[in-house]
Amino acid sequence: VEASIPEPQRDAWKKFQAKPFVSKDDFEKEVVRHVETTLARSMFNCDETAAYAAASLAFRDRLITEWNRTQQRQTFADTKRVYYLSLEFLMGRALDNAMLNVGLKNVAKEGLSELGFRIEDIINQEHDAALGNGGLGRLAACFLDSMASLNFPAWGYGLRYKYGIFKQEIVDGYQVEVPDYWLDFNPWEFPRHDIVVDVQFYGGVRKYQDEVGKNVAVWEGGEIVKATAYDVPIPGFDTPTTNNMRLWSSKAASGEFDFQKFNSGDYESSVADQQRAETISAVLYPNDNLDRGKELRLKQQYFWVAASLYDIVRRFKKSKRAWSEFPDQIAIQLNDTHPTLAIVELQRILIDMEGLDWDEAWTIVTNTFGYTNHTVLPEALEKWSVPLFQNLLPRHLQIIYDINMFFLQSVERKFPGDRDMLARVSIIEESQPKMVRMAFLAIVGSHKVNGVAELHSDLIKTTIFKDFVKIFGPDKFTNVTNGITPRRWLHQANPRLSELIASKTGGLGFLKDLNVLNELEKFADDKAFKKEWAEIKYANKVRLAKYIKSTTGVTVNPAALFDIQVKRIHEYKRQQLNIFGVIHRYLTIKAMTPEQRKKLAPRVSIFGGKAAPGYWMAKTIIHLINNVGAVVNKDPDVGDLLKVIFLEDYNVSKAEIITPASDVSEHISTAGTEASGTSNMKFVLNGGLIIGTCDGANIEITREIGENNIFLFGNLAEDVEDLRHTHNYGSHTLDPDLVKVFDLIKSNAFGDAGAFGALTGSIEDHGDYYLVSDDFHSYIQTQTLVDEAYKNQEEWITKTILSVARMGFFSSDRCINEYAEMIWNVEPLPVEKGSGLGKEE
Ligand code: GL2
Repeated sequence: VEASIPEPQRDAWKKFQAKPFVSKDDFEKEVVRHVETTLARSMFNCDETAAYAAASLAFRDRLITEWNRTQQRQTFADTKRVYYLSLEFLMGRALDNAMLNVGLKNVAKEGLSELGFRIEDIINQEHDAALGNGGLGRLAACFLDSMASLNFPAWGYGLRYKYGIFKQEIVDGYQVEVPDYWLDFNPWEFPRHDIVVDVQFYGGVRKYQDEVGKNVAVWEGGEIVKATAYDVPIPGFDTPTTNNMRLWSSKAASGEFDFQKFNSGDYESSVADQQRAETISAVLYPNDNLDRGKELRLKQQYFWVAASLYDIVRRFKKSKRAWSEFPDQIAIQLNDTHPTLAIVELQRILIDMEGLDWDEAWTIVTNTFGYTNHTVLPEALEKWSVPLFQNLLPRHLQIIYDINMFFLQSVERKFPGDRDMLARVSIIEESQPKMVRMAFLAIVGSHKVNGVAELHSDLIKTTIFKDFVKIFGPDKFTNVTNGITPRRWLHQANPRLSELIASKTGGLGFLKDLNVLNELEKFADDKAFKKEWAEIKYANKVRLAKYIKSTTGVTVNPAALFDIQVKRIHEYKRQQLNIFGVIHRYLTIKAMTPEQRKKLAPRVSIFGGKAAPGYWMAKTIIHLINNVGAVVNKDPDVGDLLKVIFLEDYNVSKAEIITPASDVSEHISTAGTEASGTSNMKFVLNGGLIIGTCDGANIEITREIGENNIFLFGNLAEDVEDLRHTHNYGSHTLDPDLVKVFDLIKSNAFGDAGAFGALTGSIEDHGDYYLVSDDFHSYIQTQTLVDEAYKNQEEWITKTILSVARMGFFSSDRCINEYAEMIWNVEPLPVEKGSGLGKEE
């Protein structure tokens, strides 16, 4: 439908176009207007929740104005766009970020203060948008920030889960999950009730030859679910560019409910249909690095992919270009294998709906997609059972079989007679039942495959995807080391540090080119600078200590060494190594004379992170940490020398308080298991040091900041396999210090030892797959080095300054530029500052 306003009337539109506020007075006017009209309240009835709502709506209005202009500009320019498909976007809070990115936080602060509110209290009203599990989802959020800040025409596509990652409560030392219903009031989304896509499931395929003898496949029957678009504006930093994140929400096709069933008296089942459709986008699967193969998850994936591709193809068709130009106009990045069905769906659209032949379509498809792998853990690699696929997506399964047939034929031509190779690389695993290997499908259907840190990208080429390197050649595989946005993770989380850096480097330019941080090297020995630097760290620790007091009741000394491990709880991330180390420290303190105790640096061991609800071992680790804390924290022999804290419900907004407060953070995964890690980058950028293994991005962090500025320990990735082999087939004697730790646990010192039997048993009796015992000695020794190093504060501070100065590489802006150049082949669309603010284009 033609919906644009005719030429003669456009002047009136232009005259009355919305003008985003820039002054304090205009901001206040907007807040008051929203309180009094949108919220129907008044100055006699305006609490912090209402003030938050009104301030957010004022900023939302502003963002959507820029959003509209950005979309127009990008449409007119008609250049290539990026679509980032991710099942997870772990955005955290939006208000603070929006205020900082548009450069109006001070305006808002003063405005709110004049209206009777403290900006911090208002910011704290916001519920995190927690549509992700951990690093993978947060990476997608950092990428959106960078793509907008660098002016790339780019959209994110995801699902609008009604429930994000669960809220974690700790009850009697155990994790309890509480649903995260976050949509009660969400001012940051725009429902697009006019953008609705029908998505088909189930049914069957009818094949026939048409008049000219062409094979035709028709997917018919089954059921239809409606996808409604919800748009979330993504403001770039210091640029008018405001990109879009489009999230899909599911609804039954029959509207409210099925009236026929209703009228025939079957009210309950008509509502049930509605409910079933809504279930698709109801809840985020809470597993990190684990695939469980549930049908509803496959439904989520297809629902999201089908709606997104329909939208992308519709937009392309408006341009009236030839199909062959599709990859010149569109790059689609697959964030892990979750959206791999997009490859099949685009092939289906092109051959079944648009009538292209297979080869022509397949060339378009493979030139369009790029695939990012985020893990080598076997339990995380997605596989779908063929019978399940057959039932839910019969036409897609046929296309997958055809993709596989053509692929295997090409392999056969290249490696004649190598049947083992064919079996190894087949997209269909010949198991019982047969399984579709999604990573293989993603590789075959993309033109580039990347890992997320150098070690990881090497590992995928030499292990899980080795055969594909032989088949496609090494150039198809590349590395883009992860990064983080310095806007949220420095400027927003650590405003004082950001301000200090700005004062020494000539303003906020470092937030756009993080390599500017290099200029800090010259202050590494500057007395006055170091003093300020240390004061900021101390203030951030005081802030965290207050938070710890208010949430756990435990008093911690901000002068103690803060040792932090916050991330999803997982055996491969080895929180168990950390807590066993804490118990070892406890034993050591207990055995010390008062004189010896005086020489020890006091330490606060801080843990945080969620366990997947079905991951028993991870929950056991949480239980142990809490029980150790309960004993240690009240032991008078120990006092301030050791405190053990478990912070409940770790999430993005809490990370913003926790990250700036570390002296040391722990990134201690078994070598070769953590693809990259990104919180390691955040901690160093905030002036903390790392104790870590030679894994993921730790290795590149070491290369950048220098090995004197990081505490590395443990076995190397190349030795892990041999060690596991010896555990299982050779002799496996545990580290003697670890045995003492286990003995203490077994003496019921931390409650009934039976509760921890599986955890100690996995190491003693079941092969110690994650090498806890092998790395224990090295870990303890390195922690002692940390103690020693911390005593020399002058040197310590210098190390942290040099580290920050050398972190420029880890900006997500650098990553996005690498993706743009190596994978997407897209250019930014530059925009003059201020050009979007009510001026003509
Ligand atoms: C992860 C990796 O485990 C993590 O090391 C990496 O930093 C992120 C982002 O690339 O991806 N892979 C994965 O499945 N999850 C991750 O966090 N959930």
